[in-house]
Amino acid sequence: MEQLTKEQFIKDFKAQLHTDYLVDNNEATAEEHFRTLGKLIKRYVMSDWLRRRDEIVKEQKKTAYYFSIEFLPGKMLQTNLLNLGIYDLVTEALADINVDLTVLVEAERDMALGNGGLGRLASCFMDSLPTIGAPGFGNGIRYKYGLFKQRIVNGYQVELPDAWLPSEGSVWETKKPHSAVDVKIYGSVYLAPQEDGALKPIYENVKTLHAVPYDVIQIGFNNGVVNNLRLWDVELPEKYELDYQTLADRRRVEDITSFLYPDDSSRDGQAMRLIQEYFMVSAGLQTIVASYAKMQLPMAKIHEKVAVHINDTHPAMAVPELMRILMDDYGVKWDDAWATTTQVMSYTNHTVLSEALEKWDTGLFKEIVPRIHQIIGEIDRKFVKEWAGKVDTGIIDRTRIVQNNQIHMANLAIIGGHSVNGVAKLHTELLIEDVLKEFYVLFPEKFNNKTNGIAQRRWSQIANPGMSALLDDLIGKGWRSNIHELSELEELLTRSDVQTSFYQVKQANKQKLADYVKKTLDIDLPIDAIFDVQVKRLHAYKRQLLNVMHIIKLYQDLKDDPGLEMTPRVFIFGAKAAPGYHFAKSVIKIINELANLINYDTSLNDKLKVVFLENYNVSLAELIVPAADVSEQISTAGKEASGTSNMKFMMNGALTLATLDGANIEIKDAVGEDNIVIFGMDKDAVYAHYDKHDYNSRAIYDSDPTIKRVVDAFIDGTIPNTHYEGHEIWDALISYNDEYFLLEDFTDYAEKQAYISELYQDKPIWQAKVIKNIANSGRFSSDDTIEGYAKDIWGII
Ligand code: CR1
Repeated sequence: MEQLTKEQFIKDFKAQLHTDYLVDNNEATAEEHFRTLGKLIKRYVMSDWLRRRDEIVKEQKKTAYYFSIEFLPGKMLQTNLLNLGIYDLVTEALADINVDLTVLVEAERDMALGNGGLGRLASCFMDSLPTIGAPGFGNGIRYKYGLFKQRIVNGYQVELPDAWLPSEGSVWETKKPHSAVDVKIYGSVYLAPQEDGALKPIYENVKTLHAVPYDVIQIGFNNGVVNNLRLWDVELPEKYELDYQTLADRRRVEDITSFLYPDDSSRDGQAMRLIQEYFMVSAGLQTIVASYAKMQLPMAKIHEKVAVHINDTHPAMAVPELMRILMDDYGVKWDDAWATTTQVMSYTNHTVLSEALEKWDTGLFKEIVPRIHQIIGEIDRKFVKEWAGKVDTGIIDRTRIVQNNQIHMANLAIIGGHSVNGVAKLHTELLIEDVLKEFYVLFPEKFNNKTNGIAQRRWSQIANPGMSALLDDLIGKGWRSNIHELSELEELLTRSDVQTSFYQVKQANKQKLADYVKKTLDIDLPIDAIFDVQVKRLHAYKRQLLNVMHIIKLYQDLKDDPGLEMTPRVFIFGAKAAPGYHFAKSVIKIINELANLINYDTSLNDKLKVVFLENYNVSLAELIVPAADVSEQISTAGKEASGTSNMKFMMNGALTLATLDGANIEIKDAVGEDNIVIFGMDKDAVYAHYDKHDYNSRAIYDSDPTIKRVVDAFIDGTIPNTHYEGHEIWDALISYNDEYFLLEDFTDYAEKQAYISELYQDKPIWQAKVIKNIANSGRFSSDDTIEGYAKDIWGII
């Protein structure tokens, strides 16, 4: 953008307010101020945005498209101001006219088009791609309702729709009706032989959806690059309106882009999800191929200009859909189409949990996407033929796409692409050795690792201005554009004035969080206590319950001996449970009731507090992460693919209490064993139990009185109002043999927690470790991660 002055900005701001709302600055609401500023930002970047679009076509730049069913950007105002380089100027200019930027920040709604780590990673990548100057665009769905809004009522999670999208649309998007495309679903298709011997698909009784793109600006950091996140919305095509005569028909179409992950327990719900996936994939690919066609290069070489990334399995239909477009719309022959498709496509796996490896009933495919069903059948047939006789038939049976009338989406993504990556070293190893080992036999060259990263600007400069200012003082401002300069802190670890400054920043951040807790929950948090935080989706493998068991132990210890010397602790949780996930919801109830029990027990003398913050989302994370002293990363080893909050906490000076899982291992390698607290079984120990079937939680329970007492607290009335949930949990731990090995890891966990309490008392040692963590956090920048993708996988830089 052009050089901006304060005066010019104020003039623009006032004029925009007049144009859009017919109000003067002093009359406008926070919402109007926010939207006005958003519009101005968009106006300021418009020339960069257009230039980007044009140069890609003119210079025929190879471009990557990141297909993802989830994007979780949170709020964009501060990021956009920061990346544009006008954060300070705008803050001051607004202050001059009595407008407080923080109030505008509050007025923006979180854009929560995702569940958790996977969607947030996609958004960190959207920030990093323009920042490293790479032509990489997002492709997803413009849901009207994002992830549900969580309220806690009587300790239970209640899910409310999150209508994040204002009726005027998001201020960051631009609707582009002229780029709309039609997507066909349902009906039937047969192949009619043509004179030249080719087969032409003839469709009958199809339903046509009108896909309209909304382009959301993605601004690079201080470099004039603006990329695009394209979100698709559905509209009823006027031309085909006779297909949708009743209101119910119309609603059903509108629903396609209404919700993120519609409930798929019914066949109808499954159909809706499948349509969503196809809708986004088809609309995205049709436009991508059309813009490639404008370059007038051979269709069979599209991989030289286009890379498509399949983020988790949801967009895996990109493989057959690109085949369809190339063959049916552009007349490319199968072999050529296949050769180029496999070079266009690449896939990231985000979890070893088998429930997340999507499988679809072939009947549903046949009904909803009949042509795709045909093409998948053919890909599968050719795959089997190609490998027959070369490898064991068992391997073919287990790696083929269609098995027992089910379509295996991960298999489709792996077979149909040239790259498969995991998201942390251990995770990639597990894919190779275990989860996808038979694919590794077939395609060893496809496998690679790309450890996750975070958009450090949001998680330091925006979320933690106090720490950022301190860093500026200590090592200069260079770290703001080159995060690796944080390593200069290594020289300062033991300087007591530096330690004190970091401590003061942390205490101020803790106070800010404490104020929020006071306001929302009316609980007083002592900020001299250790703030011990576990925020992430609620899942059995993430073991929030292990954390709960430890809190119960501390509670019991304090009840036994109220005079017990103990470093005060505040345990903070934030977690949403999937609406249908019963066990996870029971854990939420337990945490809330335990919190009630503890927080109002005056005999504990404020040594223990427990807080469950409702509706954990990106914005709340920005408040919580900078206030943490301890970061809980305690999943069963081998289960957490990477984790990314672990990186955010580390960057903000929390010490990690962790199992050797996911990226925790790489954090340990970065800071050294002395600067992280590791406990519990490693992946080999976990796998040894799987192999030998020798885990016996009841034996541990019977032989360890401390554990027995903690576990019994779930059913002996210790925690009020949890009769039902307590029994469910007790059963999971004892009757069902504790699937995630909480009991085996408990003792070590509790010991390491006690060690942390002791350590915290020694401020110089604690602070040195804190600074060591910040100093080494630069390697977890998503700028570096995305550079790996851009170079090794997509070949776009
Ligand atoms: C993993 O559980 C990882 C993110 C991003 C999640 C988490 O460990 O950090 O992906 N996986 O890679 C997921 O959401 C559906 O799978």
